[in-house]
Amino acid sequence: MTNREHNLTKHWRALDAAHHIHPFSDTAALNKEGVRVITRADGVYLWDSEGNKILDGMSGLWCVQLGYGNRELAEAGYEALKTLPYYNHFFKTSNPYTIELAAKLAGVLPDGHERVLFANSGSEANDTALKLIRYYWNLKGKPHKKIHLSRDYAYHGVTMAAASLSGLTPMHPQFDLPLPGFEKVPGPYWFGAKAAGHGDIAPDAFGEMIAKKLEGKILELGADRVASFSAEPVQGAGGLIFPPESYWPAVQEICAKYDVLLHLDEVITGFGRLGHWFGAQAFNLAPDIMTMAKGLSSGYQPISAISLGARMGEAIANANEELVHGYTYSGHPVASAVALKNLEIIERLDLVGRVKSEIGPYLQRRMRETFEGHPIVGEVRGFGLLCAIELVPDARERSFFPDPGNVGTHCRNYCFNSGLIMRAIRDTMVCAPPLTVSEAEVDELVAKAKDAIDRTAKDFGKM
Ligand code: PXG
Repeated sequence: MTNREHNLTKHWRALDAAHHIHPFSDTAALNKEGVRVITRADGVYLWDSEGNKILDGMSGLWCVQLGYGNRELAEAGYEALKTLPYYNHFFKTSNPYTIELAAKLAGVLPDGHERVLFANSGSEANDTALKLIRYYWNLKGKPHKKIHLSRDYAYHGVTMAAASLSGLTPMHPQFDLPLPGFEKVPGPYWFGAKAAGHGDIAPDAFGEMIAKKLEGKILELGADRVASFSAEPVQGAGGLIFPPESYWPAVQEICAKYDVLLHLDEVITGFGRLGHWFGAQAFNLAPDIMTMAKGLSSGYQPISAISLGARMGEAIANANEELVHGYTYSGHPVASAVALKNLEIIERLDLVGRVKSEIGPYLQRRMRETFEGHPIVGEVRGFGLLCAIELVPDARERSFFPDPGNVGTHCRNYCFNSGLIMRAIRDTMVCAPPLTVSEAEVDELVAKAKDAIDRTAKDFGKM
């Protein structure tokens, strides 16, 4: 670190503390500690203002599918900025970037998803999805179908509706949420089943039981009042929860049986993360509506989309009245140009296939062989480029440390200090590297994670 770098860091920290409030942060505590200023990035690496190199095992916030420093994405954005930096879609107008992007998406989305709307973030996409679900039932003459179901541990974003839909309870009290009309059902978190009092239940029996709870809730509320069930194919920010195989087929059947619209939130699972374009395809699901963001542009531009399956698409496109909804930046030309190029590159490099049959299995194998028999690892789970390591006090038991989050944060700090970014969700260590990550970079990620987890085990007297 040079003197100049050090002085600049001090300068930026002071300004940040004085003027900038951070998301999901304790402002006073953060200001006392001082932020880490990220100044540049390339491939899977970040550099901070003190010259430290950091392997980003989280693709930013689960979004940088192509890794950092992709020149083609930068040039696509620059070209659009020069040609058409802004225009909207309100006044019977469109632009080539957004038109091509919508058509490209239709080509990779699940069957029947021929129509899309655009927004700027995952939260906005989910907010929009809920409005469209309400509109659909109004169009169908069933205005009493208005309750939105979702799951414990769900993360769907932070707007009034998306936060209400989220099942992470700390997100609610500061804002007097959830709004009325939002109801929760349990999530398919098999690893936590024993600690939650379900005994030694097998994964598939647990998956079916949790699906039955959805049916129970629909019957309790009355199917004629339930509009939709929203779910991430794999729950991300709630702890990287992969459902048992029995879960999704049962849920799909229940939604069909009670005419409850299935809304898949593909904000994390979309764009190749699971070795398929979308989680819907990975789990063989037929959603009525899907929301996506993050990997749509590899995070290079803020853009999200809502896709409509056949019945919602037909009803809304043929309503013969104005759809009273849309944002100034819906289908922004620069964001659309970058997203379009991003999809072209994912396709050209066959990154979806690479995650499915090469780098995904490589990461999963390396993680499992590295942590096999580790004294504080209760489970390594995942597929594609999503992987979670459950830290527990006794590897033979599916039980948790007291004071959830303490051990995870301790381990995450070791990761950070050794130049690796991993997420700690409660005491679960999570990674989601860019789809372009090399085998050597996976090896580095795994070695650093192992070192951090070993040190954590020693500090808590388990090794
Ligand atoms: N749905 C899902 C499944 C998400 O993961 C959103 C919606 C909201 O997207 P926006 O673009 O409004 O943030 C998300 C976002 C974390 C973390 O720490 C995860 C998200 C956002 C911030 C932090 O894991 N996911």
